[in-house]
Amino acid sequence: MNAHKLVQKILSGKSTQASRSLATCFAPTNIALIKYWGKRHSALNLPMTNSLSIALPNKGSRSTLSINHLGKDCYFLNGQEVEENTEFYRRLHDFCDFFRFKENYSFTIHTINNIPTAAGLASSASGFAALVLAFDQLFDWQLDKSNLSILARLGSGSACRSLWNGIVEWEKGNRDDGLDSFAFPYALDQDFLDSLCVGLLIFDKEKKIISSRQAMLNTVNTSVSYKQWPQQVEQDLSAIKIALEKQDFNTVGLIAERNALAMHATMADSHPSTNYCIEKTYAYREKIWALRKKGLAIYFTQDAGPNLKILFMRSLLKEVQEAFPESEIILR
Ligand code: 2P0
Repeated sequence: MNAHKLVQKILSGKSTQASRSLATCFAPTNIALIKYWGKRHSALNLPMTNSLSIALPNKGSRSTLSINHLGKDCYFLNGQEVEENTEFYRRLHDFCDFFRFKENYSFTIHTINNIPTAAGLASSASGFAALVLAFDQLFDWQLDKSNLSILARLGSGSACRSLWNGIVEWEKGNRDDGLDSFAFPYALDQDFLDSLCVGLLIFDKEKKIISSRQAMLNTVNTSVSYKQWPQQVEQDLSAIKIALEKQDFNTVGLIAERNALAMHATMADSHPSTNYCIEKTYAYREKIWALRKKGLAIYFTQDAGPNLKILFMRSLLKEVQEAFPESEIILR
């Protein structure tokens, strides 16, 4: 099945007329504790493995969507118009094509991100999730969250996890049509969830050296160590779930850190080799390890970029603030 047919199936019987002139929705960004790295189907963004993330509740994207009468789509990111001949414009345009029920439908989208765009902080995840919510509101489909998650996945895989405010699991699914590949919230003791903190260490706000989409494709096609990745994820996922159940933060942190490093190892031996780290990435990894050796229970995770996210419990807030005054700490 192709992506257009999948969308038609999800929207069958739903309205193709806008029910209001404007829809505005917010979606949080998410940080994967167990990473999504590699697809079994590119056009449908079907992943090789499950993944597990934590939302950053007040960091994300707010998208405002309307139908315009200009004959062409207009997209604005943080107030700036996205130029038509860019990859980003094409990606958004392809996504909007799913919902262009009438030839004269063209869309205006204003997205405001309160996270650095394209700096490995999953702005595409919150962006596509917010946009799907806005389409749902504009056309008054009232889709359930599983279907919204599938639609968001078509924009960007990790977007399917950006519809909830806590820990979220993306079930990879097995079907060829992708109808069983969507995310759902992972139930967790609320006090424990509220005590989980993320500290953003942003070293580089520039666009990444290679898109995660391209890097994961290279990895799947050429990396020798990637052959172990699905098994690694399976082990890490079951171990982290047990640790979350037990509220054993040290094990949660350790598994998340190890999983991120394993993901980066699969890129290192891909061809061409990808290294998202810069000097500061290595230096701060060392700093986190040194502080941990001294007894501070802090861990990190790293996505497709040089920046690190420190993982720690709220009880260590003061110590983390003192050790990393430059970090932006996200509290629940
Ligand atoms: C994740 N990343 O689980 C992993 C870890 C990056 C590293 O999901 O091609 O932008 O749009 O499906 O979702 C980034 O990948 O890729 C990502 P596409 P996406 O958060």
